[in-house]
Amino acid sequence: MAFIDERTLHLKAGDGGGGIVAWLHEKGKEFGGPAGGDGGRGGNVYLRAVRDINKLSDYRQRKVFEAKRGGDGGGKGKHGANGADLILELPLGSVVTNTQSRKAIELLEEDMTLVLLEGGRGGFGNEHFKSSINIRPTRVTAGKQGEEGDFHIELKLIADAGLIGLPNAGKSSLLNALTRAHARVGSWAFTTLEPNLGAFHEFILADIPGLIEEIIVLTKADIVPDSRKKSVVRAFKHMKKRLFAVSVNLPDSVKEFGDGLVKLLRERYY
Ligand SMILES: Nc1nc2c(ncn2[C@@H]2O[C@H](COP(=O)(O)OP(=O)(O)OP(=O)(O)O)[C@@H](O)[C@H]2O)c(=O)[nH]1
Ligand SMILES: [Mg+2]
Repeated sequence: MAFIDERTLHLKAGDGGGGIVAWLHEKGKEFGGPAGGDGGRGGNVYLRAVRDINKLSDYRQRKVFEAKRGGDGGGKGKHGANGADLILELPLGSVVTNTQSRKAIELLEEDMTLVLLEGGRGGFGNEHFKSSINIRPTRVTAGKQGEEGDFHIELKLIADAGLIGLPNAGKSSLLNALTRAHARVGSWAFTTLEPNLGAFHEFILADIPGLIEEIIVLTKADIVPDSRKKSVVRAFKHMKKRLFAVSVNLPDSVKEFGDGLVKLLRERYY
């Protein structure tokens, strides 16, 4: 399954429930007073950071996620139930940007939970409007709408260290050996076409295609049309450390080759 490191979702908090018109029905009393309860609050949308780099793939099939609407008020002044909150779990390191306001939130700490969108307040039932001059009010209000918006989610801090190097250097083999990843290994160049990730104890390691030159050029360029290249560049950019994988089978002196690679990267990238 392809690794997913960005997603755009439409998120909506729950609308408030409506207030209702109801009257007290008491034995022996012909006209009971107003007793329509208020609506419940709509559910909020929360974001929570979890240590699961594959979490965005949970949101692959759907684009719209909503918290629940608050319940309508009931008779006898009963308050409607509050709508259930929606807790959207996202990988640690996600940056969530409101596509309209461009306001961005970074999820940098594990288990960090914050309110993204607030549910609407419930409406008032007719009981709310009773007063000495209006003892039989029929007025109610509808619940307020929950907040909503489109959010672009991008996974930034994807790797504590990343393996980079020429094609066929053995990067994917090393990742598989160090972690429980099942990256594809092949005796030909460009076996890996998309970033692979694995956890080595508490460190997240990344393995990317052997495309050093291209990655450097693309990283410098602002416009990267191909989404696959984009995710490789992103993975490359957000590695906290870069580990150069060099095949010892190379005819050249390994040291010379490694030094050349570092020099090239320094010149081009830093
Ligand atoms: N002899 C030997 N071969 C290895 C070693 N590690 C990997 N290989 C072989 O080298 C080839 C390339 O391995 P990969 O892990 O796919 O290399 P890669 O750097 O991920 O390659 P790309 O994804 O194409 O960039 C495969 O045929 C592996 O079986 C090693 O330590 N010793
Ligand atoms: Mg590979």
